[in-house]
Amino acid sequence: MKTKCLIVAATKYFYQDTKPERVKYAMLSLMSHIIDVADVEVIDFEMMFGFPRSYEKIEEFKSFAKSVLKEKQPDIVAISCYTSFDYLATIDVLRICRELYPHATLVVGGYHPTALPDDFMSDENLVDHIIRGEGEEALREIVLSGGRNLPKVIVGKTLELCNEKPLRYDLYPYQTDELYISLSRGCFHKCAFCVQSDDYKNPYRKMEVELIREKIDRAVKHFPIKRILFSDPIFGIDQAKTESLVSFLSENYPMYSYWAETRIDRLTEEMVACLSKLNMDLHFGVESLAEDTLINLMHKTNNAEHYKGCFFKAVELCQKYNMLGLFGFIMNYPGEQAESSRYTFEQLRRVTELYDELNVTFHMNQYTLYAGNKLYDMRYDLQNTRGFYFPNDGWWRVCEPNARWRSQNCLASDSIRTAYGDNFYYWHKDKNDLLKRYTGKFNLKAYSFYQRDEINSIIDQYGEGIMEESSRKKVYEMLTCYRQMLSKVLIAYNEIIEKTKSCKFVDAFNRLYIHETMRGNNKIIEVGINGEKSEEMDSLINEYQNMVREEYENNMKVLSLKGTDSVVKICNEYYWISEDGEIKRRKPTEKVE
Ligand code: B12
Repeated sequence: MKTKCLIVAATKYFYQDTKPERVKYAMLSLMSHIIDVADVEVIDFEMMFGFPRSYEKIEEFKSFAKSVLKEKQPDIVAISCYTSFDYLATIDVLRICRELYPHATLVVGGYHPTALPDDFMSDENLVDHIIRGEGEEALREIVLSGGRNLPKVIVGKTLELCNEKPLRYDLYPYQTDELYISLSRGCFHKCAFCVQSDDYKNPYRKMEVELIREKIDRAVKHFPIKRILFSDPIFGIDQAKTESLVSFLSENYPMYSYWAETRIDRLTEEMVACLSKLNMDLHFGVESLAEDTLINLMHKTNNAEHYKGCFFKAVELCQKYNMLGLFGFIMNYPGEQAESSRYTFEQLRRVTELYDELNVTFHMNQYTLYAGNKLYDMRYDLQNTRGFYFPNDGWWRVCEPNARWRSQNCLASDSIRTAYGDNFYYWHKDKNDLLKRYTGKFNLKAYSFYQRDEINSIIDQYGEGIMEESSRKKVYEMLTCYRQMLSKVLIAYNEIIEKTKSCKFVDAFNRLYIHETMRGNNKIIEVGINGEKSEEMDSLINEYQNMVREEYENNMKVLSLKGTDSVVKICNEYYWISEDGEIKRRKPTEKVE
């Protein structure tokens, strides 16, 4: 009889951010690697129960997990504690498993145990084996040997990608239309904040294009895919292989959208030209543009001037090839000085001034403290030398409602504290200012992409189930055009009224404008639901565009007057707004002067 193995993902307590990932690559890969030697069942509690966000829900989760697991009789339970957010639930699930199956072998793997195996070494003896790093070979060995003569902590052998077993999408219990695919493993860079700088070996390996094609073809057969996300950290650095992959994708799957991540200092014009043949958004982990942060704190490069040049070049190439470029930055980075933070923002503002239209965007993310990297080992040094402050080390062990806040509650340095006070979100003001500058310059493609969630949710709210798929596409296009025009007009309004009116006035005007122009959204959706012809929808949009522009011309005359209350016309309605932000409806007969 085959060994029975459960592969389990616990869940994350008090986790606010995202929906669970439907197909977890680690679970899929582990399952595929032992399926010939074990009876495998995948249990993903995130998918079955979601994220418990109160103490009552956590108790409910534990009972639920127990009731599900009670039905099983496994020989081995392999639990994935993928991130530190999974730690507490993983411990609870391990406890349940120990109680239900006293004779089974319990194994844990993933990023958290890789970083901190000691977190699973308590006197309770909850696990038999802790796998650090990649798990396929190690788990297979445990299955084959029943775990006999293997140490408690096992450093997983890295997998040569020609030996990756075909992924068994057909046996995976969940489906997805947005699939992460990994085409390489490891990395040769050692950025201080990344797991690659940890002490276990993780050499760079890449998969042959032939195998990649097969991997994608097989996935497509089982999943209703719309979007493929390549989870490699340095996608596309081999030009010949990238070209071969891109021609395969554009020939076979031109209707999908794609996402990939790479480094600005590895980007070439040929690569962007090639990738631009796909409907792709390309992400760059830039992190900072300031010398001290890049070199001394992040170990991202040793030539900051060159790196900065690569950044401007990457923006230029995205602009030239109309490639959506997403540039990521880490804010409040341990040890960062106030002048470095300012410098990065200055450079980003320069970008917004260089172009009239933009298809790049900047993503600022608050630093979150995880173990298992060089930076984590540097934390006490940074505390002593730069005043880095982090009170919640070990936040993952505390069952406290605000997990996100606890993991981010730190302050980069004394320099930041002196400049901005004790607020770790000190960079929000600069970010918002920047956001205004670049969203106002988005071209239609970029606008459509960045607003896609919002536009889709508007359509779903009113039209889901009653609108034909063909109308939906047209409605999406119409809404995008209409909303982009409105946002450009609003920015133009703001530029004038910020100079002439009070803050309260600006706020009231913006709220009124957004509220009134909403009616246009509804109207567009209505014609979509009624299945109107494409030309009729176009004429509706033209009508709205003309109205908004005409009103804008007239309103601007009133709004450019300093300090006075104003009567404005928005979407055929007249309003009186006072300097104090009070708004009243005016009778239609009262015309704007
Ligand atoms: C791609 C990626 C994602 C993708 C995941 C797609 C996917 N592949 O499933 C997305 C964008 C969805 C994602 C989301 C998140 N991620 Co992420 N992600 C990565 C990234 C860049 C690469 C991961 C990867 O593909 N590795 C290579 C493949 C081959 O292996 P793997 O998936 O890790 O699985 C192997 C091992 O982990 C191990 N293993 C895993 N489980 C188990 C279980 C057992 C029993 C065994 C034996 C072994 C084992 O074996 C697997 C196969 O070899 C890493 C950083 C990096 N450079 O590695 C961050 C990283 C893993 N992510 C991280 C985080 C924090 C998150 C989020 C919480 C982010 C957030 N929203 O706050 C979410 C949580 C997602 C989740 N599923 O729980 C952190 C984790 C650090 C930590 N200590 O918690 C990392 C390390 C980045 C960082 N900040 O340092 N992520």
